[in-house]
Amino acid sequence: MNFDKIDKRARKIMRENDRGLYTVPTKGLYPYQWNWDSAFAAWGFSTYDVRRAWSELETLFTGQWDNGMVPHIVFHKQSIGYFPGPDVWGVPRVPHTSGITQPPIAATMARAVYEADKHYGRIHMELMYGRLVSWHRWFVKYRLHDGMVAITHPWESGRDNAVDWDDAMANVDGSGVGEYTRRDTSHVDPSMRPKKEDYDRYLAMVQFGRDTGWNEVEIARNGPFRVADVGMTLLFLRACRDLLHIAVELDHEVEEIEGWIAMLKRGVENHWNAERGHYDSIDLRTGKFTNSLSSASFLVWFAGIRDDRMLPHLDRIMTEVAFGVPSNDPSDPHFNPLRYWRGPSWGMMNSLIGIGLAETGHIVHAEKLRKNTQKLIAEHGFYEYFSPVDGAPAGGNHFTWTAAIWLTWAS
Ligand code: 9WN
Repeated sequence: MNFDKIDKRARKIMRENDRGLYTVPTKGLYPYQWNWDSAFAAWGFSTYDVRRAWSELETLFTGQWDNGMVPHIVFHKQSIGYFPGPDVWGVPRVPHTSGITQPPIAATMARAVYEADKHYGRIHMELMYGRLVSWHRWFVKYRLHDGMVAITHPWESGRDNAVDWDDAMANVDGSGVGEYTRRDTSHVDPSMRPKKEDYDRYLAMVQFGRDTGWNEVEIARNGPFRVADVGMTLLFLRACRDLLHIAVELDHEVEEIEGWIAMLKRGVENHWNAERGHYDSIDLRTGKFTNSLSSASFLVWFAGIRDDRMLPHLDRIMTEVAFGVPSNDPSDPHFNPLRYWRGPSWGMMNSLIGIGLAETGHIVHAEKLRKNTQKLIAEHGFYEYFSPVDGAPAGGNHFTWTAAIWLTWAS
């Protein structure tokens, strides 16, 4: 394996997706700034250009709403390549944005960028701190249910068509959304993307939110979809812990953040599905567990929870498939190794899971995961995701976050 050569290719991809002050996830398929993709990009840039890393995060926060929410897409520049665009979301502000959020990993990545060069980063961290606090406050105010983070749309989870959402999605009526043209399926193989019936429902949820004027209270009360997402809860807990570190470093008050951490730790306990013996999401409209063992449940160590009850599941899954922690349990009847979040292995998820494993002393698992993700990228390139069974690359190519995790973690 020629690491120098692959490093150079990774930087080239970051450069090609760079729009000056923000990156796109990959040109063509995703032509705008996505929230958690940008946080990964900042982490990637921090290995060779901290200045550019800060501008990535700062540009993302130009999309922050007055209520603190940081949207899942910021539409800096109109493009016809992606649907739904700004007109569909109908958010009356500039820069145009979507109306929903995404996993709040910005505090975690801001901490990493800051620690890469504290001298340079101090003033940027100071500026970013208040914005991060208001985003976290927004989550606590509008999205915490018994300490668990609720999502109002599968896109918020970042794991669009995961089996976790199947039951809750079945209760969403997508029949009245009208005609529309998808763009994603003209860039990549449709069999690797969510289906038309998923998209109808995704749009029905967007239309519901838009018709309320993106009113969180109304969406919480009557929105068609509300699920406590185990991935969101664990990532938010981790982000709050990182925010606490930053607060201490910058001499800010810590009580409020400590309170959030305590609530989220209790929330993680509520995610425990005792019948199936693993962490799980809960459909808040029905109160039922989703009964799905996806990669998100393995973020428990990344959240700083020392709970080894997930280890036997990890051992089994890592022997059933060769590459990574797949987005769905390979023993699940719905497992599909190439359809998006219903089976494929995602490098960025592997990186977060791997870091959590290493931090909690599970070095052998952590290294195995890192090495097999490394192999996927070195042999096939910087794809969006891969088959966990044979490593076949899939989805979009030249992906920013795959390049970023190569530079920071996999290599
Ligand atoms: C919808 C950009 C994004 C990622 C998500 C991934 C996918 C969008 C889509 O692409 O979602 O937000 O159109 O499929 O699921 O995690 O942030 O890479």
